[in-house]
Amino acid sequence: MKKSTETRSKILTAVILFSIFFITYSCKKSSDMNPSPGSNTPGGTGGPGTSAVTIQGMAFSPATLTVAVNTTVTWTNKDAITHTVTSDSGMFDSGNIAAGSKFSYTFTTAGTFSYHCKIHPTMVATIVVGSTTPSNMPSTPTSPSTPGY
Ligand SMILES: [Cu+2]
Repeated sequence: MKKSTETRSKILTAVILFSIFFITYSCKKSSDMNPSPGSNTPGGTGGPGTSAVTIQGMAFSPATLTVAVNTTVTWTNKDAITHTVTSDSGMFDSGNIAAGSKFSYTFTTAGTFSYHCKIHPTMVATIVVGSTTPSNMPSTPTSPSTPGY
């Protein structure tokens, strides 16, 4: 008697497993047919108006970064220890950036801005912010990118 019960439950399990597999497979198939909205994810690196500094090995990299005015610079702490991004002139101060965390600051004025890490005074670097409009820009200041231009 015990054996037949076992066989029945085995068959039942097999049927359930097959149903789950079939449902999962058909769901997958139908979702594949839909145009996936996530396929156009922007790369995120080197976009206009943004720039990145990596904090790694107790140093800022690059040590000197040149950007245009209104560029947002993002520092990423890839070290296993806390660092800070602190302007020598007090213009900006990240506070503690924990390991793996980020800090962003937008430079709205041209100039040369030295900064350091409060915790490790040997860590120093510079952001050079250029003039607002590059010389090769057309005279129209704000032209939205026209499709097919
Ligand atoms: Cu540091």
